[in-house]
Amino acid sequence: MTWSTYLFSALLAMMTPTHAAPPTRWTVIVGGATADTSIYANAFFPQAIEIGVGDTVTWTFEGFHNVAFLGGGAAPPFSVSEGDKMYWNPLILFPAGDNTYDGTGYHNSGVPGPDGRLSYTLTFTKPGRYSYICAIHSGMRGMVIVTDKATGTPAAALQRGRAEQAATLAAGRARLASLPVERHGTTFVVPLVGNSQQRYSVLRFTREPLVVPRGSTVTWAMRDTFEIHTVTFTSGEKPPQFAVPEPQSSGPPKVLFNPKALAPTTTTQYDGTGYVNSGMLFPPGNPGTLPSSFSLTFTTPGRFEYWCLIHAEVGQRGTIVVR
Ligand SMILES: [Cu+2]
Repeated sequence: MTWSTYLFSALLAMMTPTHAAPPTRWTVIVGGATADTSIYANAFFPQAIEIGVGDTVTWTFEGFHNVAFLGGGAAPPFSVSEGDKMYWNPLILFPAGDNTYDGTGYHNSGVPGPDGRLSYTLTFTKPGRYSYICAIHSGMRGMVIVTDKATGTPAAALQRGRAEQAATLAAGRARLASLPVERHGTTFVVPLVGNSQQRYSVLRFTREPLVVPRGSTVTWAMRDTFEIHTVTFTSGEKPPQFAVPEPQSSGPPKVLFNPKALAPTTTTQYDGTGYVNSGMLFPPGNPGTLPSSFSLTFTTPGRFEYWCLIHAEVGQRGTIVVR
């Protein structure tokens, strides 16, 4: 090393502020599911992560969610109306905001594409406690705690995240394994379950086909705070798509909520023919009068398949056998 290069590097070292350690990169897992897709984790793993100022967090998606920092604003509504049509709110579907966060401004990852993959990175520039949400699954939230210097390591945080995720999926699996159908006389109750503490949803109706005597009524009852489902009998037809992309001449597509999937039909009986749909069933105790259960009386012997139109792609379908 010559004197001049020595001098130059010494000067460079003096000019570099001592606190400017290279930023640490942290990872948070978004969601997750069992291999058979029956259990869906509605959580961020780890739920809370402590990082240093200037560090980055990368969210790695393992399910259909978004990461939204509200910057002090209100959560965007799930849907927007245009005339009598309802569209998925583009504020949820598509990325918004720059790649740094200081507690202000709406920052959104958008949702994964058809392959389910997405990663989203933000740099945190100011100490604070920043909570964030998935705007698709009500009650799904996480926290980034930014301090002057983080005490843990990214590897340990990720390991904690994996352990939390495994515990969530195990709890969901155990719930599905012992999921009872309740019987009250001629009424059978199929619970649609999740757990907001253990942060899972069960995306199945019953483990086995439900066998009921002719004339029985089956009630599907929402007991899940995260999800929205439908109960839809198509009598052999392909189940209609819940969300229909409408390509635009420029920019991203609009995503229409299919009126055929949204609108409840009026019949209370099913004989194996026609299209019978509950419409959307919402978590119990929701504001207003949104339905959280659906009942049908089965008048004809047979084996009848039904679907949740929202989760048909991950295999949420059931079978009723009427004898
Ligand atoms: Cu569903």
